[in-house]
This record gives sequence, C-alpha cells and structure tokens, in this order.
Amino acid sequence: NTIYKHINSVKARGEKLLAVLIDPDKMKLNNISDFITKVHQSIATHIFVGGSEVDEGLTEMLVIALKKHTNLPVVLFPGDIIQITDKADGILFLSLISGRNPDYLIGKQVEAVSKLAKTDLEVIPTGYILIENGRETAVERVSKTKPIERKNINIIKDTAKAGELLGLKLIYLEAGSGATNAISSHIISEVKQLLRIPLIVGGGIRSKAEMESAYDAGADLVVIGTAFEEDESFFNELKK
Ligand code: 1GP
Repeated sequence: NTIYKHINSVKARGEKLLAVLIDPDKMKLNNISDFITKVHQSIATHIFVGGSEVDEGLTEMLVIALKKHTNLPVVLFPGDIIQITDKADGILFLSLISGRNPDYLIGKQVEAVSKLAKTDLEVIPTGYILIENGRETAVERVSKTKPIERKNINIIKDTAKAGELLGLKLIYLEAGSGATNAISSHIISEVKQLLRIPLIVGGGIRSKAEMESAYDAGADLVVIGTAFEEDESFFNELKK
C-alpha cells in the first residue's frame, strides 16, 4: 500500500498533495505527451483518472498512454466498475456515503470485487461525500443521490466521521466536477478537525488561491480537473 502510506506520511509532515484529474472522455490521446510535460513541471503529485460516464475501454487506453509518459502514481477515480483497469497503480474504492442509494453505497463495490481480484491495484477505501454547490452535478445525476446541503455542517461532519469510524482510509469532500462553488474553507476546516485520516477536497477549484485556501483550511490532497481541461496555461501558475 505504497500510495496510501505516502499520502499519510505527507500528511504527517503537514505537506500538501495535488492530483490532476483526467476524464477519459475528454482527454485526446494525441495530447497526452504535452499535457504530461506540463503536469511534470507543476507541483502535481498524482494523476487521477475517471469520469461519471465513460465508455468501456477508454479508461484503459488512457491509462496505458499515461503510464508511458509518467512515473507519478496513476489512481483510478471511477464513476463505474467498467472503468477498472489493472494498468493503473491504485483505485479509490469509493462509497458515496452522503447518499442513500444502496447501489453506490455497497452494490457497485460488490460487483467490483471479481474484477479487482484480477488486478494488483492498490485498493484505497474512500468515503465520498457530495456537497451541494449551487447546481446539479454529474455525480448527483448518475448516482441518483442528493448532495448534503452546505448549511448542514453537522450532517457533513457526522458523515465524514462515520466514514472514518467504519474504517474508510480517506474522506473525499466533493463539490462536483465544474462546480460553481468549491467546498468552503469553513466546511473543510470543520471536517478536518474531526478526522485522523487524510482529507481530499475537489470540485470547482479554478485558481491557485482557491487551491491554497483549501490547503490552509486542512485539505491534504486537492483534486483539480476542469480548470486544466479548460485552460492548460493554469499549469504555469502551479510551477514547482
Ligand atoms: C471532480 O473533484 C473533482 O470529481 C474535480 O473537480 O473538475 O471541478 O476540478 P473539477
């Protein structure tokens, strides 16, 4: 479990991690080499791969191409079990604990087991918490679950803590890809104070300042996808 150990040791030192999220639906294979060059010049530490709706086979093709160009850990962040491929290094084994759809709490996970058994992927149990951001997101639509309202801070905190008490190894606060409002500093810091396990924050982070405010509030790892998709010059602001 080298990926998780690394995240934990970085957290213990109070340092920060950045995952670049690549959606197999949106990344053109002929752009990967250029894209990864920019990733390498930036402070990014991880590559996450996933999307809400991705055709079968696309994820594997992307991961194979990525692995030719990078030694950064490539971690699956799957919207569905068809995105599982043994070509990656690890997988966030997500349970959508903000929702009450049994398929996304435990059903898909049961279906995934026989696929995972055929891989050497490092499986990282992750409590995935979707928080309302101002408009409907793909996660909400696909999972048919309601996000937790931003103002329900106690429910958000108790959900995160319940995830930890269940033995999940990471908590991921998600505003949704392309969210209007990223997770607020207030929510991040309230959740952070409760947790012993590392905290991931993503969704709608579009500037260095927003990323830094998530770190300052207590995020150990920030995930950014859309901002790089829309404008690769954003990498210039995040140079090593
Ligand atoms: C989405 O948290 C990730 O699942 C990243 O969101 O695409 O808005 O950066 P963005």
